[in-house]
Amino acid sequence: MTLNTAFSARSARKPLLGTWGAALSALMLMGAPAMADPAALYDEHCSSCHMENRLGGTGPALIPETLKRMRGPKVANVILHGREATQMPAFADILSAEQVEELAAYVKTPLDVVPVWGEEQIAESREMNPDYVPADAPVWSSDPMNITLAVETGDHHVSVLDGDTFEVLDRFPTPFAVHGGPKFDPQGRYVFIMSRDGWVQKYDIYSLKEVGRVRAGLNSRNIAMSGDGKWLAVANYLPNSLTILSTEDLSVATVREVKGKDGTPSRVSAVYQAPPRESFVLALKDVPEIWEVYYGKNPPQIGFAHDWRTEGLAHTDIPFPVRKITTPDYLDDFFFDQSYEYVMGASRSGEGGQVIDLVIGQKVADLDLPGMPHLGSGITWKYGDSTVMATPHLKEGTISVIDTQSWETVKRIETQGPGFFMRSHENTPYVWADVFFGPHKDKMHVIDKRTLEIVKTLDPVPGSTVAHVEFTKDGKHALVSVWEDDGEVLVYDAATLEIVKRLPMRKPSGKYNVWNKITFSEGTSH
Ligand code: DHE
Repeated sequence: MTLNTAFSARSARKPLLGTWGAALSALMLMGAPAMADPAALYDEHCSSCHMENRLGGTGPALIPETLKRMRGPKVANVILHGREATQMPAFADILSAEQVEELAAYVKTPLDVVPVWGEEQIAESREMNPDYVPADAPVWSSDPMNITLAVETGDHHVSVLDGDTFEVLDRFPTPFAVHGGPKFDPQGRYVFIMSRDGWVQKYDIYSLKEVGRVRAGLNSRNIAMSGDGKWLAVANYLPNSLTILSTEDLSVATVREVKGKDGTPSRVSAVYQAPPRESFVLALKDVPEIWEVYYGKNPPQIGFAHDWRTEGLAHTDIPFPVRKITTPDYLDDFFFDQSYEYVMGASRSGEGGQVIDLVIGQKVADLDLPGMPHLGSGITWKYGDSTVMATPHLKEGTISVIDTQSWETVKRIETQGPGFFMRSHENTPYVWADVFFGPHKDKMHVIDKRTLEIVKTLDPVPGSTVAHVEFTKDGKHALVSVWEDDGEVLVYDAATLEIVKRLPMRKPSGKYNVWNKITFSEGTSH
């Protein structure tokens, strides 16, 4: 039995009465003309893979939280024609066009009740790979610090690359729809990968084997690794919670229900680690607060609520106390300065930003950041006597460069369209920034860190989306994704800006170099 089918067999739960079902019953009572019952269609055609409760089994969860975030073909189209490279079949010969539309509308209807997904349910979902035997040493001879992972979203795989030869050492399946950066343990041996359906997968790079997986949430945002490598925090939208897992065996350390100071429940937009503070810092979607969850042995006495005596303890003796900091605005995306004292937050409205000092728990500056900055992919570098931080914007063709001492905008670099990701490296004078949206999505800007000017705009595959860059350990090569179904990763010489190798891949998205990630290279987002 595969890991996924094992999960689906065990996680069958009673169907929930959807709002569609209720509306349909009401219409029938009123004598309205008979129409297809989408709930019945769902039960007949979809539930065996996606489960009666629509929360996913061998197929992904079919709930609006997942579907509206999913890029690519529209839901009705997937029902009609199936999804390439997955087990999703085509229903064009089985269902009428009207039935397909109704089914598509049904799966986009919110669940009436969000099922309980606490410690017990998470623990139940945990599946360790029975074939996994840890190798004593790497089963390959590459430089372990230069291993680079490439996430291939086209068919939900990760390729493990040798960062010197670019040979593919392994290509393993991931849970459906991976999002955010995978997180390495501090030694760079294990990597943790999260999917939007809340699955967390642990993979052993030395053995080239999956260790296991667990469903930490029903709809999740991202994960963060504690500085000591012992804990993995999972930010969830559904339910409104933060799950903390033991990295050793994926067991649940604690699940924190997220409610603001006044009891308002909130989705967790993102979680980041703040190693010098021995804490996780949470961006919240629905309450104007930042949360800090302490994972050290001796929690600070000031600011942290010590209600952990009753709610925090699981099988671990770490209390995970929480500190709730009220902020003047809703801040749902973050960037930290290098000391991890200051959090730069983007306001939910996308109109600006604020700097919060985590030591005093207060706002210390405003940031001029219109056009929805994507702070999660911000980077820093030395600029003159200061350090600047740069971020792309999702709604404007600009990159903002901000001085992290004065918090003033040093420059707005005009680009050929809104971008998603930026990367650099200590050993290169350049920043690479994509243009993800609009007619110039095939462009990649190369910006000089010293002058803040665009020095070259690359256009390697005209018409194809070109996005996300990662450097090799020494910064000599830059890996660029051609973000298409029959895509590729282009290996550039980072000095000459010429392509030196092309690696065919299925819709590659992010790439992650072990060394750059575990050393917190200033050119990479954390
Ligand atoms: Fe992401 C990282 C939020 C849509 C691909 N994205 C992140 C992070 C956050 C975030 C907070 C940093 C977390 C981390 O790595 O630990 N992303 C959001 C959104 O709020 C947004 C705009 C809407 C949403 O759907 O959630 C969004 N993201 C997307 C996409 O549509 C992308 C392009 C395709 C996809 O996979 O869904 C996408 N996001 C990524 C990638 C990273 C990421 C590849 C990791 C970048 C890195 O280099 O670390």
